[in-house]
Formats: sequence, C-alpha cells, structure tokens
Amino acid sequence: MRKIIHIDMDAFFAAVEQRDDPSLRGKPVIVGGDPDKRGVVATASYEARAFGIHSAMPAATARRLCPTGVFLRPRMPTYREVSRQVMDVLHAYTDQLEPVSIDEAYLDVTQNKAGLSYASQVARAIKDDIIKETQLTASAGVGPNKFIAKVASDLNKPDGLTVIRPEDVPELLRELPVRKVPGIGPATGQRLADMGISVVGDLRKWPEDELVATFGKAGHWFYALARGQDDREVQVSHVRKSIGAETTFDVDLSDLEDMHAELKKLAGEVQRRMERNDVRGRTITLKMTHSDFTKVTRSATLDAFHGDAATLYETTVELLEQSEAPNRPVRLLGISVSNLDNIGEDSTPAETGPQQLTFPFFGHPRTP
Ligand code: TTP
Ligand code: MG
Repeated sequence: MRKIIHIDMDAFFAAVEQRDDPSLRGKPVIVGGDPDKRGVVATASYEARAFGIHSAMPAATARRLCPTGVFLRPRMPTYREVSRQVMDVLHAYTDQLEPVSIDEAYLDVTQNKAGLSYASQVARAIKDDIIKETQLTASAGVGPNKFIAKVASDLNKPDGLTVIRPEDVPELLRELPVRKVPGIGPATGQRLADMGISVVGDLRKWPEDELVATFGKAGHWFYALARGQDDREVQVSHVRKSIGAETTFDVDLSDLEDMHAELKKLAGEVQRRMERNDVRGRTITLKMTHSDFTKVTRSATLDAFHGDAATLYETTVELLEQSEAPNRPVRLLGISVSNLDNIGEDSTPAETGPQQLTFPFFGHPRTP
C-alpha cells in the first residue's frame, strides 16, 4: 500500500503579500490583474473569500463585492522563490516528488528520508518545516493514492492536515461533490448534474460502459475514482540541474558594501540548500537585475566541486566586481550553482531535462 501526501499552500500569492506587509494581515487581499483593465483575480486571501471572491473572477467584479479590499499586482519572482524554498523542504523528505503547480506537489513517502513510519508524521513535519522556512502555512492531505491525497488536502483548508486511511475512502467519497474531483470542471460537472450525478456516491451507481459511452476515455477514470482507485505514479521530476537563491530589494542597492553583505547572506542560504540536497557544484553564477530591469548574469566554472558559503561568496564578489554593477544600482541579486555532482547512476541523459521547472497554472493574469 502506497502512502501519498499532497501539499498545497494556502491562498498562496495573497499569503506571501500578507507575510511581507504585516499591515495586510487580517484584511481582504486580492492579487491579480488591474480591476480597471479587465484584469482577472489570481487569488484572494481567506478574508476576501468571505466576500465571495475567488480565482479567475474578473477583478472588477471582485472590487464590486469588496470595495475596501486591497488589490495588488502579482510579484511572480518572489512567489517563484518561495516555491523553490517549499520544494526544497519537500526534497528533504523524499526524492519521489512531483511538483504540479507553483504551490502544490505530490510526494510518495512510502519510503522517506526521515525514516518516519507514518505518513501523517511526515506531513506534520513538512508543515512545520514550511512554516519555519517561509512563515507560510500549507495544507496537507495523506492518502493511499494521489486522488485521495489531493481531495484530503482540500478538506480542511487553511492550515489543514487530513489523513484518509484506506478504510475511510468509501465514506469520504459517498458524499463528495463531483465538482471537488480533480479533472471535473464546470462543463463536465454540468453534464454529470444533468445525469443526476452530484456526488461521487451517485457516480458509483453507473456501469463503466455507460460512462465510457458518455465521456469517452474519461469514463474509465470516473469509474475507477468512484471506487477510490487511482494507480497514477508520483512522476518524479528531472534530476535538478541547478540550485540557488535570489533576493529582490525594496530599495535598489547602489553601495558596493551593501551588495557584498547581500551576497554573503545569499551564499549562506545556497550553502544550506546544497547541504540539504546533498549536492555540490562547479559552476557559480551571479545574477543581477538593474534598476532599469536589464538582467545580467556572470558565471565562473571552478576546477572542483564546491558547496561552501565562503567559495560562493568570494567567487560572486569577483564576478560582481568584473561587471558594471558597482556603477549601476541593482534591484535583484542571486547566486546559483550548476554543473552539480548529483547525477546518480539511475539517471539517463534523457532525464536531464529543462533547466527550470515551469509551473503551468490557469487564469494567470498578465502583469502590466
Ligand atoms: P491554488 O492553490 O489553486 O490557490 P491558493 O493557493 O491561492 O488558495 P488555496 O488555499 O485554495 O490553495 O493556486 C495557487 C496559486 O496559483 C494562487 O495563489 C494564484 C495562482 N493562480 C492563478 O494565478 N490563477 C488561478 O486561476 C488559480 C486557481 C491560481
Ligand atoms: Mg494553494
């Protein structure tokens, strides 16, 4: 029997905004496009959801529902950085990890690096580590497969930890609205409703061939999930090719001393992440974004693998001094390490895929 955990951050973009600006805590915060320019809501804080605001709603509608709400544009680089921190926490428990969006991942913890016997203990530890690393809460679902774990993580949001044992599955599903099932959207939900199917218990009464006749291939999936069956594996992502950290400053830095101080902090952070992932690397890259948003990267490849903060710091200070940064203010500094020594025997060249994981998600508003 497999033990699967699904982790999903709570009101992710809005929670990051409330974390970074304490004056927003406890308030309705809506992150998304401009309400005056046909923007769309990316997400809303739980306070804002009480007004009926939700993802993918026109921002203008959201403002009508809650005129006193705080409307913010997304800060994607910051969310990506937090996402990386979260994925690093998860990696510390297992490499059987599948990120599915910027704030969501499945883990197969049947075997786990912490050697914990119960998946619920792993989920608890992960939630605690995420709070420690990011000051943000996640909801966790534990179940015998991905479908059940995902449904479970959604049951007690925010800050939930829901464990569904195999024997609890029939009861969970009986009254579960089909619209809560991953893969059943508004259109399919409507067709099911027309057939008199509103909860998974109703779906269970339909024979497989009739579901297939109506829904095609998806009919097989509906038949299986009505019985709580899902044999999809956790799809382990590619061997990681780089590891790093970056910071965007509230106020651009123009003083070299300040840049050095930031590089020192970043070097310490990257060392920590490399230790946690048990990797070292040969290529050290300094990334800068200037105040006019031009991006510059400078890399150095060393003769041996390193992972210590001192080497990272000294190398990036040199790279910084060779660049024109000293004469131009910077709004972002980052350090990353690639050419890692983590390519294990079980990885074939075909697996060493794209440099960066991209997270597809829907209704993502355009940033101005
Ligand atoms: P979700 O996990 O779906 O939502 P959430 O984390 O904001 O809230 P919940 O507590 O219910 O999990 O999506 C994660 C982030 O992805 C979300 O913060 C913003 C972004 N997103 C969009 O940009 N557009 C969308 O339509 C959705 C659903 C999410
Ligand atoms: Mg979420």
